[in-house]
Amino acid sequence: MKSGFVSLIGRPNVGKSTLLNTLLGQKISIVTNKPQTTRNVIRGVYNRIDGKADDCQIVFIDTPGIHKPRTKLGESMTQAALNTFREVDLILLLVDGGLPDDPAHRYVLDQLAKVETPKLLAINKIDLLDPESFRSTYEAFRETGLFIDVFGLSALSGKNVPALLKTIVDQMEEGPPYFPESMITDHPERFLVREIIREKALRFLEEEVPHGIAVEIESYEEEPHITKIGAVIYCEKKSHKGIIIGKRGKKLKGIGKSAREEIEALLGVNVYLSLWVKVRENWRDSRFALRNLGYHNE
Ligand SMILES: Nc1nc2c(ncn2[C@@H]2O[C@H](COP(=O)(O)OP(=O)(O)OP(=O)(O)O)[C@@H](O)[C@H]2O)c(=O)[nH]1
Ligand SMILES: [Mg+2]
Repeated sequence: MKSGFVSLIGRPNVGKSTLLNTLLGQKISIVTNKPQTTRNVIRGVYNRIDGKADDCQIVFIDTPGIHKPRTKLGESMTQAALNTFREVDLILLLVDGGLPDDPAHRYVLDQLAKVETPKLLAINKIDLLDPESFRSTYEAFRETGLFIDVFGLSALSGKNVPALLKTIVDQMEEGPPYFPESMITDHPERFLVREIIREKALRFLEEEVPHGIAVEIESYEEEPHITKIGAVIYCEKKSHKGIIIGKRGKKLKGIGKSAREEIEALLGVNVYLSLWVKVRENWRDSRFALRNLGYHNE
């Protein structure tokens, strides 16, 4: 069989996590319309193991969007993405339009040029690109000579994702499976629960509040018919706390309800979810807080 590791990298918001979920046919990485959603490296395991010649196991690594960091959290996120270059057999760069000499791409391309690992390019969100700008983006990236192949696709609809997957599998070498077949991600359920709550908070909030949010699971009790989960949503300012809670607690209730429904679907049990909001000033610049909240990313 074939096996290997593939890193999904790119600027924030280009659709890396969406693509991971589509490739796996299951949601393991949260997705929002806000940049810098993914904060940790998330491994997702794609298995095609049925005793045939084309058996394979590919470990896809979803990474935080590479950006110019303004906080220690941002530094750690960008570094975590770059660090994956060394541990993979193939790097898949995602872009959503633009040209290679665009400063938005330049930094990432410079980093890629420094490593010998084979690279593929996926131009994502083709559903939003007109054919002319797609063609010029496609040609310009192909001409950089950095990529074995260039694909246009839609991670959201799945269009052209099978063709990409086929090329990825073709690039892998013979090797053993690295993870048990039943394992879809290296993160425990609690991590997924925390991420689901964070996703709902991000989706319910606007403007500057989301970036300062972190979620911590404080209690997790599995009883015979119900799992009781207590979590804290941290924000950076007192005024943000009020926004998250909302008038008569309405916003927090909305976040809680939609998180609970998705957690119940994930765990397959009834869930009692209680959420609190606490202020922790400047946690994104505190090494101690980052470590405590699971964002050390070294
Ligand atoms: N129209 C369209 N939207 C897409 C597509 N793929 C992703 N999106 C949207 O783009 C936004 C960002 O998607 P994510 O998957 O969170 O992007 P990301 O690259 O993981 O972002 P970070 O984690 O912040 O780095 C979401 O609103 C997605 O629904 C696509 O093929 N077409
Ligand atoms: Mg992401």
